[in-house]
Amino acid sequence: MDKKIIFSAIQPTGTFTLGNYLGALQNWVSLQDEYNCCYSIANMHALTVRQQAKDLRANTLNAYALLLAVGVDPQKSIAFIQSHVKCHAELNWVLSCYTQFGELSRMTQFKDKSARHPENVNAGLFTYPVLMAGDILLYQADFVPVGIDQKQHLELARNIAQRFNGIYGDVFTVPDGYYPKLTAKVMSLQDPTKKMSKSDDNPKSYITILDPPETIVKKIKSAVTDSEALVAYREGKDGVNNLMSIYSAVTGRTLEQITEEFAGHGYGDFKQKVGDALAESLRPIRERYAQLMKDRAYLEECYRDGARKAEGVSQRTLDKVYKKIGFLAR
Ligand code: ATP
Ligand code: LTN
Repeated sequence: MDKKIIFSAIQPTGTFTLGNYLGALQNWVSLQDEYNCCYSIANMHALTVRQQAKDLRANTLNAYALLLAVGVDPQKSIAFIQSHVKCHAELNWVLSCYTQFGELSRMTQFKDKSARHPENVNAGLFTYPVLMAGDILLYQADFVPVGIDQKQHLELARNIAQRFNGIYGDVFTVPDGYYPKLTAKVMSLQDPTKKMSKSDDNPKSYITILDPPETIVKKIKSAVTDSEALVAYREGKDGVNNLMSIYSAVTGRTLEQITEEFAGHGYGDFKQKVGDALAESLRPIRERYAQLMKDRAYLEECYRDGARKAEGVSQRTLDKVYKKIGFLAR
């Protein structure tokens, strides 16, 4: 039987955080054997927030190297840069004519980001979810591994696909989200009611996957918890719940085992263990990233090859779409 298809992407807006890793990237890696996977660096999406050209260029290459460093294998999966494959821009236009203004106005990420950047509420920020729907639908993806913050965008992609299929027949596979159980939303270390985000102004609120061990331990130690001094996963203990989820994700221990492990211990001890375990689990990524960044020729070869493969798959879908909607063939 043919393997099912996975598609996902991440924006090159800075070094990936622990939230990106536990919410998305870790699944990307583990799904590679069982599925045909396509992973993209969404540099076109990144343009919705003002970027310095030289930073975007550097961040895109760094993000691509990070993708391989976390364990995406360019031999097994298609790993490419979004702007290298023109079908993304082309399908975006078509799908934007099948998406309603009202639907896009309801997207919470648009509301948040336009509130955070009132000086640059551009049309791309508004139509961002259409570009994302096109990314997914071009590859006929069955599953999309992302964090829970992307759920609303994914629902929209499903609606667009169903609407289009309703008019033209079965053109697109209708995709499903694929979320981790415990870490679909890693919370900010400084305000555990907010998601951890790489664009947060306070660097103490997030851990990047390249932070050195001392920094990781320091940031975990200064994480906001509560005054109860009890390691237990419960409502109202957002800070502790967050650290327990992180610890569970990196050690494979269950919440019950963790509660037992720290029975009678204070938060100091707990945080030290979480920090140490986390720093150790990210070590191979740091080392591999350093290696990859020394070999630019290899990275270039990988992303060119990825673009060629991605183009092959996505062009087939785009051709089908153009035919269905009535664009005269050249
Ligand atoms: P930005 O802060 O620039 O908006 P981001 O950190 O939210 O970026 P994205 O590139 O938008 O990162 O997201 C990449 C992937 O990481 C998505 O699948 C998203 O759902 C996931 N993700 C982002 N933040 C978290 C988080 N705190 N917890 C779990 N998953 C997350
Ligand atoms: N909007 C996504 C990044 C993204 C994406 C995609 C994720 C762009 N295109 C397609 C899944 C599928 C985000 O994570 N912020």
